[in-house]
Amino acid sequence: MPDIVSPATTPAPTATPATATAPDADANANAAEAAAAVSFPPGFLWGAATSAYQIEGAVREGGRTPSIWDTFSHTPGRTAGGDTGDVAVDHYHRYREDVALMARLGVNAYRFSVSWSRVQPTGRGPAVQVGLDFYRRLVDELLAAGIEPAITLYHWDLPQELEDAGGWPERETAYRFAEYARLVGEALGDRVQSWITLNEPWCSAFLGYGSGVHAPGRTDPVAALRAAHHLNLAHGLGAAALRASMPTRNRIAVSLNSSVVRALSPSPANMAAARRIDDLANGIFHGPMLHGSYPKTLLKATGSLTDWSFVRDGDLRAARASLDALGLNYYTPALVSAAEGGGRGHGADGHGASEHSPWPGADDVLFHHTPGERTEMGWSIDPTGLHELLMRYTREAPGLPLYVTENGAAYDDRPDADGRVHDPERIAYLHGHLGAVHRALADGADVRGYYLWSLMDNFEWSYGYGKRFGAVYVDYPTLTRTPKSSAHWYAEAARTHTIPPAS
Ligand code: IFM
Repeated sequence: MPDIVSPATTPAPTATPATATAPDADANANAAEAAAAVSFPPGFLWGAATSAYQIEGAVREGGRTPSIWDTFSHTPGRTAGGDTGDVAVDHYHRYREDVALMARLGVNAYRFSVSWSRVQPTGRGPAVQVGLDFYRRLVDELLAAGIEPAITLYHWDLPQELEDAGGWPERETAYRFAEYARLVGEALGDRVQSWITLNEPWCSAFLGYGSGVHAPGRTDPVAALRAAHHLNLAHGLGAAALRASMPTRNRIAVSLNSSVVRALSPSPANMAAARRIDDLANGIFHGPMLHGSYPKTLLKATGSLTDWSFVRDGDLRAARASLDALGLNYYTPALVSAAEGGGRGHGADGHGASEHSPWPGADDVLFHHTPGERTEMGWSIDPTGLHELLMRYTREAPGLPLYVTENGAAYDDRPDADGRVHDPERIAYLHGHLGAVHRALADGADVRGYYLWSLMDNFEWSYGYGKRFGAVYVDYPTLTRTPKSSAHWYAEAARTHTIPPAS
């Protein structure tokens, strides 16, 4: 075995025992109220986030070739209503309007992703300048509007040619990613200071190759574990390639959808179930990226599936690239228990239905909804989880600035008779979660910014256009953009550096 067997340096299970009661609504309200009384620090970023396939459209322009999401969404039965990103919200042609909208809303940071197959259509070889030019124009527009760009290099849209060659379960894909990172770094490193290698590698690995509800739709638990490792390697090699191609002042981060995993009760069986999910959700990425090792408990729990011999000497050293910041995406906590009698578990994971588990080696773990309100995705609303997450990484990655690189909620928004879109539920969600961020700041977390997911309604992956996460409403037939009341509320937060009242 190579250096994979170095003892895990991640702390003991973070699963919180016994939280089967609804999050304390009063505590959340009080925390948010207290937070409102105190300003966010100067320089705090009030951002919004999107990703390429979810908004750009123009999938056949400028030499772009299909990504795995083009193939997947065009495969019957894969997305709700057969929706695709072919047009999405046509941001490729409307980016000037979208930047102007952000400027009007007082958003001072924008996180977007680059479409790999737009800038390097086959996933190999030289960059296509037409593809890079789109992002150059977008960045110039943002900078002219005083909005700080943050680039995500990979938000799930692998060039199809690389999937045809084996995709993330193959080591070669990590080398391809490093080359792509260099190309984008060389092209945009002079004007973009904030860089994110991967978005939510858990989804790429476990929804893409485990449960198959995301592209490329494979359902092989070992492929999912291999993919996770190669994403770790890609992160490390990509970060090194960026460093070598850009000015040293630039910041490199990764965006993880680190889960807050809680056990239904403190029984040993439930705590062990929580430990296993914590390893598969968190340790599998932050182990290598922050500590240079996989948790021993993860290797043990997946030992009947694989001996992890795809990990080579030096991989974990490479994966532990020096990070300048850590991005955390948070929506909802996970509440788990062991299935009685070791029977088949999972469910309530909010990631779409599949008969295949996205949790290799944890088929006997049951997922539960936290009691209380839920968003249109069916995800429990619990801002205490965001506070918990920020404090966990304050302890685990001391000294590393934190950014909330995604947070938000889907609701069934509709315009009223006057064409206005009122979304008080989203305002309440943001109010609670910004309160949690503020509480974490007060407790010593070095949180530098918050990116609302999402700037505007868009293609929500296998849910198609049926789930609206935007602060800006998009009328899909006309593609007209209308800021919802939450966008105006968020603008007020950004303007005053406080948390305005929710109503
Ligand atoms: O829309 C997604 C985004 O692409 C990644 N994070 C979660 C969001 C909501 O599901």
